[in-house]
Amino acid sequence: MFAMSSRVATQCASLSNARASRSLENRRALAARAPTTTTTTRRRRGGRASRLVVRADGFSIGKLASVLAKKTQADFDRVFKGTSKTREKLSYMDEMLSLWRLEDVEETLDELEEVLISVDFGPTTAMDVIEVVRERVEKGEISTGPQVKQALKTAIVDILQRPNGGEPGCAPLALSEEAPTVIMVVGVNGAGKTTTLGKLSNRFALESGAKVMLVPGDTFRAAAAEQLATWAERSDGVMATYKEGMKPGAVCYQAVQEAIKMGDVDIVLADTSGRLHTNCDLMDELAGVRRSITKSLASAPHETLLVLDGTSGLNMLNQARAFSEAVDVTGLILTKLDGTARGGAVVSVVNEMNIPVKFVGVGEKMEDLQTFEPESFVDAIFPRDDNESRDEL
Ligand SMILES: Nc1nc2c(ncn2[C@@H]2O[C@H](COP(=O)(O)OP(=O)(O)O)[C@@H](O)[C@H]2O)c(=O)[nH]1
Ligand SMILES: [Mg+2]
Repeated sequence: MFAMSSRVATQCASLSNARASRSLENRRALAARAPTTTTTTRRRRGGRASRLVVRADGFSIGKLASVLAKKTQADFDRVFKGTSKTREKLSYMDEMLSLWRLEDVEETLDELEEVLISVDFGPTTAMDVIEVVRERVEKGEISTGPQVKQALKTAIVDILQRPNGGEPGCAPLALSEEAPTVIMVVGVNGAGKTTTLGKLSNRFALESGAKVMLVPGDTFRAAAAEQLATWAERSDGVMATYKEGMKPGAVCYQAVQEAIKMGDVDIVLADTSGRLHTNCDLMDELAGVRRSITKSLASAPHETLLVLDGTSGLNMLNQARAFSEAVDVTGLILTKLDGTARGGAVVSVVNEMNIPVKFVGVGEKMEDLQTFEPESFVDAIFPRDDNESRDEL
């Protein structure tokens, strides 16, 4: 997320490349420019990862990387600020660990587990994390307070990286080799779906030159399509054609057909109505919308991203379970990490659902979206060590 670097640039480049490679002239032009070749890992449905070679061309990676590096620091600061509550509570840990004695292992580990629970890790995940640490203490691998703290952080990073095959860095998006890639965005009301759609559109279009279509699949709220149209305009995306009164499944079906017909749309971003995850009828309807997308294009949706409000605590887990059951969620987007986010709940969702976090929202503006990088996230939620020089914001 914060250490954006070449991986994100590569992701963006792969979009750019996917689009460019459809035209022969473009392919020739690319060959003439002798592009650099980089490799990235792409995940397939069913969890298997395949190696993909993508060429960094079509836009200036160097420039993008430096822009992202600058932005990354600002974004990190916002997440740092937004997770201050979590960090404050976790600072008890430092006190406990400063008194760490091997003779009191059991008691201290129990107390550490309580602290994790107090920052929304939930009992299962708190126990899982502490078990990893306990095992390392028992094996004699770690014996001091700072080592225990580092082991805790590592155990949490490992959980967050697990859905990405244990690889460090951000989990890549599954982009279709044949355009368009269809991304469906789901979640409860007010989580930030529509805003995130706008941010994604902006990111794809401005950073990688992709042509993005936005689909107003939220047919419940009268103003929803207008809100999306504003984002489409701001982010240089195109709005899918739709008629008042159409059902959401029909809107999405038609939009994918339209994108295929247009031939130059790289990414279709489908918005959906917010719904309570406990309402079975509405969840069935969402499953129906997903089926309509698949009917329109058999390989779609290539990603189904669940937007979770980062301030909502462990309720996230219930949402993740219900949405996953209904529409097979492939990635999470955490919003409002600039607010008073409850960091531990994220770890709990990833641990119990084995779904990667792909992006985080750090504000209401179009640029306020970043990829999720487990190590940086854990650094942000844990209190800094004395020798680390970061002023509290
Ligand atoms: N602070 C902050 N607010 C956000 C973020 N993402 C969305 N919002 C706000 O959350 C509210 C609901 O967003 P919206 O996209 O309409 O939610 P939807 O109902 O899920 O489509 C709006 O006021 C957004 O500006 C974020 O990352 N940070
Ligand atoms: Mg909305």
